[in-house]
Amino acid sequence: MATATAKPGGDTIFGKIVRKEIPANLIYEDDQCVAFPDISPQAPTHILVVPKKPIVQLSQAEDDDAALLGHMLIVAKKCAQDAGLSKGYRIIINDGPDGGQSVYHIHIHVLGGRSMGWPPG
Ligand code: DGP
Repeated sequence: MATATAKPGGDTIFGKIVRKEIPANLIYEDDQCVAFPDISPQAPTHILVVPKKPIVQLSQAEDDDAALLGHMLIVAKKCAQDAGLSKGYRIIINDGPDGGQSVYHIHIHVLGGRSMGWPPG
């Protein structure tokens, strides 16, 4: 029997954005994912790439998700190009509490427009 959590996009703020239940300034959309600016930017450019499939986090992704995850990286690259990040950028996937994940619907951060430090905090 279907439950509320079985809705496409999952039951997070990103699920609501994917399902168009709340507005977001989508800068990219295709049949598999969307991209939009982060509400709390940590760099001059900070874009999130979010799949429509509600994978909770990278550590819960399955072998069958390989093509989707690869597609998300290509979309991240295109978003970085479209944002003019010609000097480079950083791609981040936070996983779980120690990884600093706060929204449990997998997403790729694209950060750019400034020089990044290493190691990350
Ligand atoms: P993470 O900590 O890796 O789970 O990243 C979640 C990011 O999502 C964080 O940088 C802030 C951003 N965020 C949270 N809520 C919203 C929202 O409603 N809209 C947008 N655009 N970004 C959000």
